[in-house]
Amino acid sequence: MTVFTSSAQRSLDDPGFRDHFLRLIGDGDEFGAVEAVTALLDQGVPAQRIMADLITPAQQRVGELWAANEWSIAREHAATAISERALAAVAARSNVRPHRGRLTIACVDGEWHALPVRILAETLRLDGWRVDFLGASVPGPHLVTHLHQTGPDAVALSCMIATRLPRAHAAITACRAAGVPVIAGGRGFGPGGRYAEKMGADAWAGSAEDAVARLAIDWPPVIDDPSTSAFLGDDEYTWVVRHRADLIATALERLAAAYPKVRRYDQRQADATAEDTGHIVDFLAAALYVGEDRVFTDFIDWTNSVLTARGVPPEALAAGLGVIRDQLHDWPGCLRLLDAGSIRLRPPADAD
Ligand code: B12
Repeated sequence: MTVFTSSAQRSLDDPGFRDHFLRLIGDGDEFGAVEAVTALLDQGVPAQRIMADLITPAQQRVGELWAANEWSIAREHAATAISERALAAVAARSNVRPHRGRLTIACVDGEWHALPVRILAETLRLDGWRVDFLGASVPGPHLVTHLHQTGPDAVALSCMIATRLPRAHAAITACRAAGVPVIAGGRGFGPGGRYAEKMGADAWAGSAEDAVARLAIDWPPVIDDPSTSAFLGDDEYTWVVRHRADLIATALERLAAAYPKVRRYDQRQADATAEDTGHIVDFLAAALYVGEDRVFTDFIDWTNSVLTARGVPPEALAAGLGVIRDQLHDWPGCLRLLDAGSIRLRPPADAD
């Protein structure tokens, strides 16, 4: 394996440089990480490449290591903070004068993944846009006020977790009603952005570079009547959202009977179970809202892999789905989704 003693002597094309950077952020070596990106800039590596080909894959790997239970939450948080610092060092060196239009970039309400949109913001700045970067979790009404104050050419809205899609839809509808087109992005909009159009977005892009290309061609789009994309929720969605707290509390009360091992859980395991039960209800609501079963079944697949990595068997998650299902007999859409989720948890031979 290549050992990098000094970042200054290496380039992004060297095999193993990404591992080197990952080690730096994973070891909490803030100075080493900043030195690594600064050295690349000194060698003439474009800032866009450093963000897209070094910081982005490193962060994606951080997510995989956390999901596989190899890195703790604390180590992920520390690594992300250092990536943010490295990104800031890259941004501090860019000095492109705005010569295109003006953009507002924000995460939807309740969305805390600010780093991906920060990369987006810096990449678009380098392409000559004037960017107002609003960061994490921007409530819809405040976003709209900002639009009225600044009059941007577009809003770039990020949603990394599908549970935020109903809020994304409300924000997109409000922006378009204010006459500002919306480009959407982030994995919450589904594989290939498949839920973005349904949420009313004018465009979707999978990465910062894609957004640069999309905004350079045929922009702005013609905004059709925003009233055609009103609230998508139905009675079932509204009921689940209104009864969220009761659903979770009752599910947790009944879980011990359905899965007796929880009786021996310590406080940390009990807290994690309560949090996961909340996620199940939230993804159920999001799937109902978007009208796509996959929002829920993808989440079940993902949760199952995360729990398995922590020694929690599929039966525990199946029991969790069951105690929620028992409370939803009157709601056929919920039953369909929960059954589709349960099927994903059966061993391959049993599944349809
Ligand atoms: C760091 C991190 C966090 C940090 C974020 C801090 C910060 N300052 O950003 C914190 C701790 C807050 C966090 C919280 C959570 N996280 Co998190 N997080 C991550 C992690 C490890 C890295 C995120 C990142 O920086 N990625 C790097 C970026 C650059 O990658 P990218 O997605 O390719 O970004 C590009 C595109 O998405 C696109 N893009 C993004 N937004 C937009 C917007 C527009 C308009 C456009 C055009 C493009 C665009 O452009 C970006 C740049 O090219 C990811 C792993 C991952 N794969 O991303 C998990 C991850 C996203 N998190 C995850 C989860 C589950 C959570 C939590 C629910 C955990 C929990 N139990 O609480 C919460 C949810 C919080 C919330 N409501 O928002 C899961 C999501 C799984 C799923 N089912 O979808 C992931 C994938 C981890 C995993 N491997 O499972 N997280």
